[in-house]
Amino acid sequence: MANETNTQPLVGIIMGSQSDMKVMEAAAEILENLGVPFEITIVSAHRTPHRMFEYAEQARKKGLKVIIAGAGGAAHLPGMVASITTLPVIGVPVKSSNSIDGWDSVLSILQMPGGVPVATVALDGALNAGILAAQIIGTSNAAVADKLEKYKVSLKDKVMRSVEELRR
Ligand code: RP5
Repeated sequence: MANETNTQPLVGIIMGSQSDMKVMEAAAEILENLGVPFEITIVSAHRTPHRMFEYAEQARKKGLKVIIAGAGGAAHLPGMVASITTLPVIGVPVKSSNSIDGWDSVLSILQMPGGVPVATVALDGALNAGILAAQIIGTSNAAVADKLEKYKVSLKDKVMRSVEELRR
């Protein structure tokens, strides 16, 4: 999936492996719906450490405002990127194997040391990562904030439709 707009990407979506894409595409989809320009690529903390360092070091210089980083297993990507950049990093634990139900991914991303925060969403929670990134962008971008308002109304409408259906 590519960024469909020609404008400067504001959010960088990265993930440790192509196999994470099935989860991470939810972040790309919601950013597209909310009108937030993004870029998306694979960066592995363990298999391409130099690429990870360069990506994190260049991110702010090239105009990104937020990074969403997804990884599974020994999921060091979000934390390592957060250790290099001053941009906010949103971590998405990906359930990449069934062996320990994704706890490996969750704890690897969640348990950061003091001074190096990663905003960790739920296991496979790429949708919320995308929304959170848009909310950060929306603090200084009225068009994105307006779309977020409409999104919230759509959430409420969906619940109210179910309430109506149950009444019938
Ligand atoms: C992690 O290992 C990736 O983020 C992925 O979730 C997991 C498995 O990667 P593959 O072996 O499928 O490439 O680094």
